[in-house]
Amino acid sequence: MSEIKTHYRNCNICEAMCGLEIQYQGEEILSIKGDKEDPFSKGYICPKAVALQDFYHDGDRLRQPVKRTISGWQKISWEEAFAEVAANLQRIQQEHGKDAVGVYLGNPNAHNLGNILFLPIFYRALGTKNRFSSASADQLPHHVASNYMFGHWMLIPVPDIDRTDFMLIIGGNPLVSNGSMMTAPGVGKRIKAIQERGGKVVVVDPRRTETAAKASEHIFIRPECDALLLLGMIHTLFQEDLVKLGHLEDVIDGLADLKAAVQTFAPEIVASATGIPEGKILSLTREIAAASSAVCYSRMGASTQSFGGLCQWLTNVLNILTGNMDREGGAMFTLPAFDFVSLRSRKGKKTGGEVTYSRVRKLPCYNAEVPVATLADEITTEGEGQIRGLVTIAGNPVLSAPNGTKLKRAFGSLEYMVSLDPYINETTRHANIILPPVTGLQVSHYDIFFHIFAVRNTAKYSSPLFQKKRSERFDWEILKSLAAHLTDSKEDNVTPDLMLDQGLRAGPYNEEGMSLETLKKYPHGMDLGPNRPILKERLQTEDGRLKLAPQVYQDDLKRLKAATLEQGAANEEYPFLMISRRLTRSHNTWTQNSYRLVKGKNPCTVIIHPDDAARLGIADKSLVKVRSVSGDVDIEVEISDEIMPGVVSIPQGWGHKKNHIRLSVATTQPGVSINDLTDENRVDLLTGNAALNGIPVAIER
Ligand SMILES: Nc1nc2c(c(=O)[nH]1)N[C@H]1C(S)=C(S)[C@@H](COP(=O)(O)OP(=O)(O)OC[C@H]3O[C@@H](n4cnc5c(=O)[nH]c(N)nc54)[C@H](O)[C@@H]3O)O[C@H]1N2
Ligand SMILES: Nc1nc2c(c(=O)[nH]1)N[C@H]1C(S)=C(S)[C@@H](COP(=O)(O)OP(=O)(O)OC[C@H]3O[C@@H](n4cnc5c(=O)[nH]c(N)nc54)[C@H](O)[C@@H]3O)O[C@H]1N2
Ligand code: SF4
Ligand SMILES: [Mo]
Repeated sequence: MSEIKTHYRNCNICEAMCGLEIQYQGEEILSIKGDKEDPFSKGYICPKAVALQDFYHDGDRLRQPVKRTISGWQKISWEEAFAEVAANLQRIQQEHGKDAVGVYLGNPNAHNLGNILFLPIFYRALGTKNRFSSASADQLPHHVASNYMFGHWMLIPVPDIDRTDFMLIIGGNPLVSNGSMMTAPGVGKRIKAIQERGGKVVVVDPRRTETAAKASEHIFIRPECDALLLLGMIHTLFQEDLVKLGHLEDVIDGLADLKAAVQTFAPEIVASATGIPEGKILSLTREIAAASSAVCYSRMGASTQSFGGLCQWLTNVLNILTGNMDREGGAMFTLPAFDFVSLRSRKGKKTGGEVTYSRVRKLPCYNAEVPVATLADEITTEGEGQIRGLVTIAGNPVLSAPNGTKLKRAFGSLEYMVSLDPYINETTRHANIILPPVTGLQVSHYDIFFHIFAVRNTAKYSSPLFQKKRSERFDWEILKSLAAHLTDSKEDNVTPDLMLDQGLRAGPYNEEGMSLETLKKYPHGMDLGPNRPILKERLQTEDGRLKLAPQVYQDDLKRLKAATLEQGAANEEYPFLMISRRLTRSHNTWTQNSYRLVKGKNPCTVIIHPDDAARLGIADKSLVKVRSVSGDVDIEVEISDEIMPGVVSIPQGWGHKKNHIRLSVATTQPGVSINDLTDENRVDLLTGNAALNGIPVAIER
């Protein structure tokens, strides 16, 4: 019998970076608990962390490449798989050009050290401009705002939740999501602490969420009207002479342009569209302006909507005009040990970069990526640059991207497809070959991205808990082998740990001796202190100034006005507006194969307001059909006044139907896919981000 040991590492499922204390014996996990000595998470974990062992032991998880044949999936060797994949991708690129092979990156890439560091090598080998990712169904508007205002897509302002006296949360539900673009493990306690020190937390959301229920105040807002609310507030700041720029005053450009741009959005004008009374908009603004410190934090609900670009710009503007940007208790910038911003410096380059437009729908492409909302079009529309071969890496767009049904058909029409993924699911089932990596407990880990979004500067390295077998591959090894096969070159000996070490040594804590070796001495993580005001040093705009009112945003106000203030008759065919929600015990589409997470009653329900249910004659727990322009689903009803009348809410990430997939636990609790209802034609035209919220739907008994 081997001895009982303890291993410390970070959970890499979501953005919270919780420290884990894992007791194990041989290959058996005895317990997974929160690491109380982790200086950042202090023992907090959510129920998903315990499921890490389920993914490790999961019998459905692939351990070896598989090839789709007429008689089913066949195991093949790594060498055969690499050779065959490379030959097919090369053939397509030789016949139809480099862009004929597309790539889709899913969310777990951002939680994977090896992928973050080795994807650029793979991309160089492939040389395609057809790059897609889940970012354009998520946080893209944050990056675009940072691009235009601060000069770098990764200079992301993070709410200083631990020191603020007033937090306004728009379209985020951190009590369930555990925070996003705001890494704050144990966020519930941090929110409670604001109230305990006499501060206030206000949530603006069409649903009285788990976070709203714990907040000081909840304000219902009609979906997709947040930009109007923010404009009304900014208008009030000017009108009542409440603007104070503080220490950033001498670097800010565009104040007069901004003032002129918001002129037509007085609270009395925007109130009825938002569903928030004029008086409430005025008092909320006055409260924020008067607070000793305050921060506005807008997330998913304010990003994945038709005006996500405007929302994230205006959120920054509100924080700047109230003197709360780059200030304690406001929105702050990290100084991460692996400093992505300096390593990918944009100093001296054109602010905002060069925007290109997609081939078929002419959607804007930021950060060298094409919006995922047009992935199906790029596959099915003939012509030069059409995608004929596809590589998906850690993503399941058939369930996660808008109009998954259309995407499923498009994938079925591809000449060749390969997926880097441990599972056969709705997306990877279309692949000719699946290359499965080891993941979770078997990888070394450092959160390059989430340390950037953290509410405090910390650094933590996790070594692998279980060694991988010789027959297994890391994601980065697969990427490297593919790159070598595609370019007929030899593989080097570079590893993620080596690159991490170089990055740490080149970073801002270099003089204090920061390196991988140093981090290894701190298995619970290193505390590097609270965020400090550093924006002036960090600005990466061409002229080193902060751009308050970039022209693209001013121009987009016309579209907002036309859609929200001058809109025509109500939509009679699809009278309800659908929004998404997240569940505590699932993460996007991929954690539902853990029995401990999905057992119990069906969580995939449509929430309807009691008045709407009564009008339609719908009973609680009955089955209804929800229909949109994209399709329909049959789903169980949950009647509750936590939702606004006229709005309905369905969880995202569900819909694991039995056909052709290998997720034996997930299929016992399938639910429906909300993205069979979302519409790929609804995008934020400014950023190209998918508008997953505010989808017009009909409800039928
Ligand atoms: N309607 C609606 N749609 C949404 C959302 C919404 O709120 N509403 N949310 C959006 C958001 S925020 C996001 S981020 C996207 C997510 O969209 P995706 O990223 O497309 O979906 P995931 O479920 O995260 O897909 C994860 C895939 O990666 C695999 N995987 C897990 N770990 C690893 C690993 O370490 N390596 C590899 N190679 N594969 C791995 C899993 O098996 C799974 O196939 O969905 C978006 N879609
Ligand atoms: N348990 C769990 N945690 C997760 C995930 C998960 O799937 N499960 N996914 C992770 C990922 S990939 C991400 S990106 C983050 C996202 O983290 P959050 O941004 O906190 O995302 P959600 O919980 O989806 O919260 C979005 C909120 O926006 C509201 N909303 C919808 N439309 C509108 C609107 O038009 N206006 C306003 N004001 N609100 C609106 C919804 O009701 C919902 O409460 O969560 C991460 N954490
Ligand atoms: S909150 Fe996120 S990081 Fe923390 S334990 Fe849960 S899934 Fe893991
Ligand atoms: Mo996300």
